Amino acid sequence: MRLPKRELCFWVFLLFLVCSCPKILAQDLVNATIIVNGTYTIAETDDNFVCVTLDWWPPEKCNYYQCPWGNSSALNLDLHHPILAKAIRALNPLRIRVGGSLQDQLVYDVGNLGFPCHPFRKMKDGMWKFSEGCLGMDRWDELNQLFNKTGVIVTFGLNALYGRHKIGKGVYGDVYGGAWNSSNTRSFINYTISKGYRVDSWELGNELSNGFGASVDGGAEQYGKDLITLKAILRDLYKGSHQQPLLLAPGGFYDQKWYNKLLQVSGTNVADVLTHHIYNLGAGDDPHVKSKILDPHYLSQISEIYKELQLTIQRHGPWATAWVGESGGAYNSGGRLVANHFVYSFCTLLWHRLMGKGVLGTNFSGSSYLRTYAHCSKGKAGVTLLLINLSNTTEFHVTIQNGMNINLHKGEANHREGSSVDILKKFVTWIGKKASDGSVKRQEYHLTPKDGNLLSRTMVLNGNPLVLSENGNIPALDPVLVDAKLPTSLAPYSIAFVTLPNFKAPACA
Ligand SMILES: *[C@@H]1O[C@H](CO)[C@@H](O)[C@H](O)[C@H]1NC(C)=O
Ligand SMILES: *[C@@H]1O[C@H](CO)[C@@H](O)[C@H](O)[C@H]1NC(C)=O
Ligand SMILES: *[C@@H]1O[C@H](CO)[C@@H](O)[C@H](O)[C@H]1NC(C)=O
Ligand SMILES: *[C@@H]1O[C@H](CO)[C@@H](O)[C@H](O)[C@H]1NC(C)=O
Ligand SMILES: *[C@@H]1O[C@H](CO)[C@@H](O)[C@H](O)[C@H]1NC(C)=O
Ligand SMILES: *[C@@H]1O[C@H](CO)[C@@H](O)[C@H](O)[C@H]1NC(C)=O
Ligand SMILES: *[C@@H]1O[C@H](CO)[C@@H](O)[C@H](O)[C@H]1NC(C)=O
Ligand SMILES: *[C@@H]1O[C@H](CO)[C@@H](O)[C@H](O)[C@H]1NC(C)=O
Ligand SMILES: CC(=O)N[C@H]1CO[C@H](CO)[C@@H](O)[C@@H]1O
Repeated sequence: MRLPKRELCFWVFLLFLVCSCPKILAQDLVNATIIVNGTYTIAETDDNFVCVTLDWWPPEKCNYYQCPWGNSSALNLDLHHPILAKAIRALNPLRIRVGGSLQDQLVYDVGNLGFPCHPFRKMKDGMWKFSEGCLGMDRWDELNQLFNKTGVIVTFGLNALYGRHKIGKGVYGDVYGGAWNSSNTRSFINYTISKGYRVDSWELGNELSNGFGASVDGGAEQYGKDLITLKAILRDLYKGSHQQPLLLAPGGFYDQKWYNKLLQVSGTNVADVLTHHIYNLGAGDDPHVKSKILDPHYLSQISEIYKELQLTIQRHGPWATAWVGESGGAYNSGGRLVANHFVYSFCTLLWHRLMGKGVLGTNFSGSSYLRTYAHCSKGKAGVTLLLINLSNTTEFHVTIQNGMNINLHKGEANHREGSSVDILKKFVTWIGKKASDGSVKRQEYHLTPKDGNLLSRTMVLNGNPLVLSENGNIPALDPVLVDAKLPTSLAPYSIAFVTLPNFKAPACA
């Protein structure tokens, strides 16, 4: 966008004003000590924690007078676009979940479908304002060629409304009654197996637990029975195969009663994974989306859901694991003015490269505006921290301490000498001290928005704007090396990954 000359002069003038009054820019400087506990992992993420949903929305899908989807759906995406394969490979192994709101209106053109295969059309009284759509097996073949070529781990969301019919209205959407007809799903999975396509996991239905688009008459009870049916189909069709797919359910918003019931009804070892969706920023047209992202108290609220889901699994389905099956920040096609901008991001690619599976506890109570996450480093020794500074005024000087070393000094007097734990602790502390004698460097990746504008669409890494090359290649993501004795300087409104190769964490060994 070109600015008219007069406006440009205005900006130059403003800039001059700001520069001549340095006090306006003065920042607070706060020393912060973060303690990382490397004794035990407090959680473990999946190998392929970063994942992507490939949705079914046609270009005609609009929200708030905008139609942002274009040709990005599983039915119309340009599968030969060179940037697509490069992006998928950069995140290898990338899990792609093929699914979304329209999956419960999608039929598969295989077996005895009995009617022609048509794409989704706009339809006033259709669910989500669209008609039923259809996936041709030629398109499914093409998708699988891409998945196979790029090493994608595939999760597929199945139509859980097939064979049911509208019987009334719920609070938000239509209620569907009758039994699930699994015949189309069965034919589709059978086709998939016969072609040798590897699907890692099958999921039944999308957001039926809350009924935003639709719900099933009989609720969790009926859904739990359908899940048993699907499990039996999978066991039958994959009989003798060395690759047993996982069964995911219910891919909705967490509701304690509904999720508990689903596990009770479906029973042991039916649902392998309990999936739930997160849109904690609210509606995409909310003018406060940006300020919600910058408000640590608002952001932390979502942790309550994780705690409750964990309890549900402990009490009713200890065989299952928890996944976030879909999340997009703000619902209805994203935050209109903030999605795709710096403020909405944290650099998934660096996360993928640096953060390992083991999650470590961190302890920092200085300011809620400094958010800290520690993981075992990926594929190498030591730990990596993700630090997010949500403050617009404070620069943090961060010192990272090994909790084990502190424990030793405090606990030495009360511990029985000679226990194997004590010996281990002393040994490890000794290495830790040696490692911080000054010769050691730490790797830091500082991310800021271009020109300091949180709504910039260009991310800057250690001062260099990150842009694709002419051929669509991803630029190098190089760290700066910093003397391990010095604290990490974290600028206001910035994000940093900090890799400490010599941090001794037994939990990561
Ligand atoms: C922060 O730490 C440095 C070095 O340890 C010290 O010189 C400085 O006074 C501290 N600043 C504040 C505000 O505590
Ligand atoms: C989507 O693809 C179709 C068919 O290739 C093309 O006609 C249309 O212009 C594309 N739409 C967008 C928004 O790119
Ligand atoms: C791709 O297909 C080939 C041949 O069927 C198979 O051997 C290979 O394991 C597949 N790769 C992936 C990532 O699915
Ligand atoms: C289920 O759907 C198939 C078509 O996919 C149809 O042939 C069959 O009759 C249906 N079964 C029932 C019980 O309605
Ligand atoms: C499953 O696929 C095989 C071909 O591999 C076909 O012969 C069979 O009829 C299919 N069964 C069903 C139930 O679709
Ligand atoms: C964090 O530090 C506080 C205060 O020092 C302490 O009470 C708490 O137990 C620590 N938590 C962890 C997880 O280390
Ligand atoms: C920092 O943020 C606060 C709260 O959002 C705002 O009131 C203040 O004006 C901002 N200060 C600067 C220097 O941007
Ligand atoms: C580290 O975590 C373990 C297990 O949660 C705990 O027993 C220990 O006290 C923690 N150490 C510190 C220094 O917080
Ligand atoms: C302690 C601290 O840094 N406080 C500031 C954090 O950032 C918010 C908003 O950017 C300010 O309002 C606080 O003063």
